[in-house]
Amino acid sequence: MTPSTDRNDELFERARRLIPGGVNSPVRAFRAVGGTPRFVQRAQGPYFWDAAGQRYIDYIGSWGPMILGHGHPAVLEAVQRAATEGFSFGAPTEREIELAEEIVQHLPAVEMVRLVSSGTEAAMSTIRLARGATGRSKIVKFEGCYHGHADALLVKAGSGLATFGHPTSAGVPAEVVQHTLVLEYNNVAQLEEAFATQGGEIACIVIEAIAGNMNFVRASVPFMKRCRELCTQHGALLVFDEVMTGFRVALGGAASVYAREIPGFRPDLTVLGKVIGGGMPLAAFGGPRALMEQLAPLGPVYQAGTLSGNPVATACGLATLKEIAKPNFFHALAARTRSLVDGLTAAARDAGVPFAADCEGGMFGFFLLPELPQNYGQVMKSDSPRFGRFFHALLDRGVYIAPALYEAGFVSSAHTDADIAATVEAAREAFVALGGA
Ligand code: KE4
Repeated sequence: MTPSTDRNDELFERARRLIPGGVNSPVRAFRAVGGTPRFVQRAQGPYFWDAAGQRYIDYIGSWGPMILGHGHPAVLEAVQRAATEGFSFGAPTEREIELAEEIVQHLPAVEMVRLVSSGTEAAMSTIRLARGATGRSKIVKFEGCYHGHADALLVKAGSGLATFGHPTSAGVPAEVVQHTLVLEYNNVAQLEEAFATQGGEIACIVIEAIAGNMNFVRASVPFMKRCRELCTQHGALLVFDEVMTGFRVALGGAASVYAREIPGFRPDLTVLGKVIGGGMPLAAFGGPRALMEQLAPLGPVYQAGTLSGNPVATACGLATLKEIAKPNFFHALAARTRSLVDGLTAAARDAGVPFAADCEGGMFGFFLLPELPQNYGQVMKSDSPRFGRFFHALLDRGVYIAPALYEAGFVSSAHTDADIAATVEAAREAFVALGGA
């Protein structure tokens, strides 16, 4: 039986009168899957309840931050205590140092960090730092990767893929993106061509090492190896956008996953967000001292923020990182995520539905395709309406996944084996309803 969404419909109607599309971030509007967004009333552990009182098993978790689930007691207590001490000062606090220490402790490539309030701000500031530090203007990004909505990064591939990009948004002048070169993810030949012809002008490569904004596409080890080698060879910086993967796929982020395969591997600069704020507005970027000390007030690269290092947000982030740094946390989380992916794969196979999935740590992705895509073009071969039907079949059964086929999913330490089993059972029914290939 499809649960009533009347209350959600009412709220959506009210919201759309005052807020563009009724939402404060586009992906929440269900435009890719149709239907009425669920207005969250409250959340606890792996669940949230919508305005109609319907409970959902939550695999979005605020798009990654809620790695401990909603309302973890240690985090809640830390935030409540911090709030009584003051919301914001515009002056330094000890907890910013503690959070910086916690981040640096787990990321070998990061000697210093600057805290900001969103992933967009962190990525934008990192690009500015890379350009300031190298004195170069050109940046390389990859089609399908998302690094927030700063103008220079809102770029889709040019006509011939390896040409300078075109804005993906109105309001971004062509001049602003003229230095942004968009290449195909996992395409070594294109990368080598770009550096062979323009290597001396490239300030940085910015990459999602596991592209959660294409749902879940891994950079191949040979491709990542060449990114690192070509940056080193040409004096460009390798920027890892770990807003989604940082402290999510492993305690050391995606960088530690590649360091297992590529001895001594390290990015030059790292962008962080989501988990390090534990659900509060907090993000960061970091790297070697020599680079980071080029930032104001020490160096020539300006960067600032009224609420940067906010005392309540740092309390939330610090309590979160302390919990996930505990022994066995990621081992248990990865096993739970793997059990979900294996269960979904078996259910799809039994229903004769083409399905390919992957996961790392507490992050997973799947495609209604026979095999895992390696780049954006392959991801977009997915049948979007068919994904929409699958999404709603799960939603009607109380399982909440990303309302878009190009978004990843997230498991928290609050998800139990029973939650995973219930999800797989709902998916089994949804795959049958979907029908075979
Ligand atoms: P924010 O500005 O949304 O905090 O972070 C931007 C960002 C930067 N880099 C990566 C790899 C990201 O995934 C993001 C934001 N991710 C999206 C989900 N794909 C956030 C959800 C939304 O836009 O509402």
